[in-house]
Order: sequence, then structure tokens, then C-alpha cells
Amino acid sequence: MTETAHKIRIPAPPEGPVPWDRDFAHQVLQDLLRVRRMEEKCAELYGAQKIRGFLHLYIGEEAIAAGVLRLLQAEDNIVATYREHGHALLRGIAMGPIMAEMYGKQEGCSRGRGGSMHLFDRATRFYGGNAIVGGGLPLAAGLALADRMQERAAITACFFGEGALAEGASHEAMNLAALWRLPVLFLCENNLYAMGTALARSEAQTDLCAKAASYGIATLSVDGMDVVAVHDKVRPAVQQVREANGPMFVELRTYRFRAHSMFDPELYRDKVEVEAWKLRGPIHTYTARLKAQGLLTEEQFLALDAKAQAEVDQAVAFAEAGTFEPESDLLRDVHTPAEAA
Ligand SMILES: Cc1ncc(C[n+]2csc(CCOP(=O)(O)OP(=O)(O)O)c2C)c(N)n1
Ligand SMILES: [Mg+2]
Repeated sequence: MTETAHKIRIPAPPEGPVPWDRDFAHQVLQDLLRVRRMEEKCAELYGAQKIRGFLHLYIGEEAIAAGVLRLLQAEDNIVATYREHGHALLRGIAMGPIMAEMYGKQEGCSRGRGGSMHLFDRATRFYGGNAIVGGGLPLAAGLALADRMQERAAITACFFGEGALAEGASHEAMNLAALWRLPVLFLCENNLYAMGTALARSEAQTDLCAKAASYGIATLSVDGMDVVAVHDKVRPAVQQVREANGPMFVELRTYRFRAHSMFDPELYRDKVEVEAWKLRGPIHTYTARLKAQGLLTEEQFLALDAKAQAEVDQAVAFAEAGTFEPESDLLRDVHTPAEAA
């Protein structure tokens, strides 16, 4: 256990046997690598000005999406934030349309009108991508209420950063979800910073579970850098929400390895802290555990990695071949008829 500025405690890296069979273990590793390689490419493409505007990378936090999304079913809804590329991909949106969306091309999953922060796909019930901090929680409560009213058996998984808990809308949503026993799984990705503000600098109560518990919501805190812990500990939480028809709150303790967005000089955290967290990196710790157990060879790792890289190459080619919307399309989806404007 190391302690750095802002009283941030860094536990030892995840270790110990992985209680999964080889096939499943490899599938999860493939998920982690797909997200990581896609986003590394996005960073490169941003430098080349192929991707513009905002870009918030999930690098370092992938174990959360990789661990949770496998627990959901096709009829469940997902709501996420602007740091949602990994969730979108692992929910089943193809990498090509995700990359085309990053480029702002009309072949993108939001037809090029959303960009990095607004990936959306009705078919997989991926309800965004939301640029408003805390904006997803009321949306999730609404989706769950709609399911209840339409007698659909589904849960809504709502991912958000710990910064969202400083927003009133999040508390209103948690309160109503608890009061009406809505099937929402609140998944708080606590990476300890909201842009440049450390949790303890902005919140009087830094125990995030205590906030949810104040609404009578059952809570759970999990090491979000450990894909095994995320998957195996969130599983009963998903089950509980599904069966008990009421919300649950899970804090996933994590860390982003990159800047908040592409415009952040990172003056608020020291390099020692970042390097200490990197030792807990979700891909290399998991890979090391699998190898130590004889569940993975270096050749198998390289093959999975090459597969992820090939998918990225194809996605980039798809985005490059895509087209920008013609100007004549500009008024499509504008709800006031042009003549009345
Ligand atoms: C309502 C609102 N206020 C402020 C912002 C500006 N803003 C963008 S990201 C961010 C930090 C959010 O941090 P957190 O919720 O912890 O998510 P993380 O970026 O760490 O994943 C802020 C304040 C915003 N987008 N929306
Ligand atoms: Mg945060």
C-alpha cells in the first residue's frame, strides 16, 4: 500500500489465481486488448487531426467495461459518459462504425453527428455517450421506469464517474430509483479525479457508497483494476437488481493512465502516483496471472493482440473510406419545419 498526495491510497497490484476456464479467460483478455488497441489508435489519429474535438480515453480503466458488460443481457439498457468508447465496443457496436463516428463520418454509429462523446446504438440498447456530467443517471432511472411501465424484464446499467456524485441530478435519480425500486445498476467509475480535481478537494464525504446508502440503496465497492474481481463481484449485484427489482450501487475503484482529455497538461497529479497506478494496470496484471497459472502462453497473447490490432486496422480503413454528410442534409432531424423558422 502506497500513499501519495491527496491522501490517495494505492493498494498492491491484483494477484492470485484466476478462477475461470481458458476459453473464457482468453475472451476477457481479448476484450481488454480490443479496447486498449482501439483507443491507442484514437490517440494517434487525434495527433494526426483525423479525430477532432473532444476525446476522453478510458486507458487504464478497461477492466470495468470488460468485467461488467459480459454480465448483461441483450434486453438490458446501457447508459455511459463521454469516456464510453470501451463500453460501446464491448456492448457490441462494431469497431468500424465507432471509428467512423470518431471521424465525424456519416457511416458512424451516430451518423457522424455525435462524435467521440455521443456514441449511440438503438439496436444494442446503448443509450450513449453523454457529455453532461451526471446526465446519465436520470436517463437511466427513466429507462428503468419505462421498462417497469411496459412490463419488460430488463435492467439498466448506468456507468458514470465519481464527479457525477457532486451533481444534484444524480442524487435525484438515485432517490427516485430507490423510492420506486427501479432496476438500475449504478456503476460509479471512481478514478479519483474529476478533470483536475481530486475527490477529497471537492467532496466532504469521500465514501461514495455512503452517499448511495443514504437513499437505502445496497452498495458494493470493487477493485476496478482487477477484471476478475469486477466480473465475479458484480455478477451477484446484477442478479440482485434483476431479481429484486430495485437499484444497486457499485463503486469501482480505478485510475486513468492518460490525461482527462487531449487538452489536459496534468499538473494536478504527480508522476510517481501515475506510475504507481500503472503497476496495477488491468491488462498486464491479468496477463501475468494467467501465464503464472498456465492458462496463457506468450504466443497466445501475441495472437490475441494481433487479432485486436487487425480489427483496429480494418476499423480505421472503414472510417477513412467513409464520407462526410452533404451540406444539403443539414436540416435533417431539425424539428421545426424550415418554412416556419
Ligand atoms: C454538468 C457538467 N458540468 C461540468 C462539465 C465539465 N466536465 C467535463 S468532464 C468533468 C469531470 C467529470 O469527472 P468524473 O465524473 O469523475 O469522470 P471522469 O472524467 O473522471 O471519468 C467535468 C467537470 C460537464 N461536462 N458537465
Ligand atoms: Mg473521475
